Amino acid sequence: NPRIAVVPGSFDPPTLGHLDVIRRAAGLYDQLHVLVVHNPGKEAMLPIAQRLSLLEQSIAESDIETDVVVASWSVGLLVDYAADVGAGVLVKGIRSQVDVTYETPMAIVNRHLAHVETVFLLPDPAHAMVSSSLVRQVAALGGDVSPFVPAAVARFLDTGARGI
Ligand code: COD
Repeated sequence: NPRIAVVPGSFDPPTLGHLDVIRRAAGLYDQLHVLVVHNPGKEAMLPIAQRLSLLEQSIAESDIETDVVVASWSVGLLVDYAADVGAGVLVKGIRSQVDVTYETPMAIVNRHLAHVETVFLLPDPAHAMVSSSLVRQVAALGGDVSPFVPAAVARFLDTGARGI
């Protein structure tokens, strides 16, 4: 049986931290589903379709060779998507104790709901401080986001988002 994992997130926008987690997960599984999940608790910068397109470009331009499906999910439980695609694992990145505190109850609920395990990966320290919210702030204030995001995202934020 192929080992299939889901890597969920808001990806608003995708960052080098996200790509680092996706690359590490790609080394562990046969197929990944990078899933853009609508998070009602967060006000979005980019529409879902734009996040999908930026993720697809960023992965295509990376050195990742594993089969990666990019999809979105806005209705129902994350574990329902996992069951639909035959994934037994959710992969999350852990930046700090804050992430552990936020993720632990979700991981336990998801295990109860659907026997889906959550695997936590530690990022390269070089990317551990990067977050989408930080990138959104830098972009909104006209700063250079290129040290924090894949090239495709930097191109988009430099031109598309500012209407040049
Ligand atoms: N280094 C390492 N990991 C990182 C970094 C970084 N620099 N930046 C982000 N990550 C990780 C995050 O820890 C997370 O695992 C993932 O990348 C995505 O991050 P974000 O910020 O894009 O996404 P979040 O934190 O808004 O997560 C949204 C989810 C939808 C994934 C989350 O809320 C979730 O799992 N919801 C579950 C919905 C559900 O089914 N609920 C019912 C049962 S609990």
